[in-house]
Amino acid sequence: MPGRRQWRGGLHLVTQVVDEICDIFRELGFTRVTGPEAETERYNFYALNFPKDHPALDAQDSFYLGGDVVLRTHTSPVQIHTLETYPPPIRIVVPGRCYRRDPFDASHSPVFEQIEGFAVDAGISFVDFKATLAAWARRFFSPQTKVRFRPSYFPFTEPSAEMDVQCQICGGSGCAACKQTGWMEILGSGMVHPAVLENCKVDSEKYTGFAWGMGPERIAMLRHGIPDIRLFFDSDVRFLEQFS
Ligand code: 2NL
Repeated sequence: MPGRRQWRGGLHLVTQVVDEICDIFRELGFTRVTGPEAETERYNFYALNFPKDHPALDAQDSFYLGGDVVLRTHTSPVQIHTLETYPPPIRIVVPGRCYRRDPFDASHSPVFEQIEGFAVDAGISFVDFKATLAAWARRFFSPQTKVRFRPSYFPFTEPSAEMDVQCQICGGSGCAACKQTGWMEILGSGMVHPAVLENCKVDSEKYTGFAWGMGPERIAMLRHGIPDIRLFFDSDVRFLEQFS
């Protein structure tokens, strides 16, 4: 039933949010998949159409374990493994831990959770993309929640878009939480770049798809008005107990 939340007590708030997001996508036909946290540059960057000189490859931005092995900076490598292993139709959601060399501050953590999702089949259009993500948002937030898409850029999608939802704190009238815009940015997304499909030997003339990435910590913070991401990692039971 939309708006009715299952009891998920006893788990860390971020785990509860990850499970809730994946459960909604399961109803929409997506299978939950996981994969390794250490990947080669090919799976983390090159298959995803990052240029060889992209700054994200720099040791300043990523954790290298030696040679071309890197702690994944997003869960996209799992989609690449899936594309190489299974023929379309593919519909998956991929939660998991990711690592970036960001300073630990109120809105960044070098260790964070991501959920990416991805659908590839013959005949998938921009309408499927917008309708799927809008249906998820109405299910996760509320049936009346409005969404909007703004143009953006990612190397692995074309065209690319950010999806905003109406501010969950003020309902859209404008407040400090949404910086008076009435909207909150929830995820980045787009149509899968044909080069990504070709890199996995999938015929980009026959198949199309859409993909997105979201940050469960950020979504939990927006929903509960939590001001600092570091609270999730402090293990202070006075904080954690409020959500169990
Ligand atoms: C963001 C943006 C995104 C994807 C992730 C993706 C993966 C494959 C192919 C194409 Cl294998 N796209 N993932 C696409 C668009 C955005 O994440 O802001 N994440 C927090």
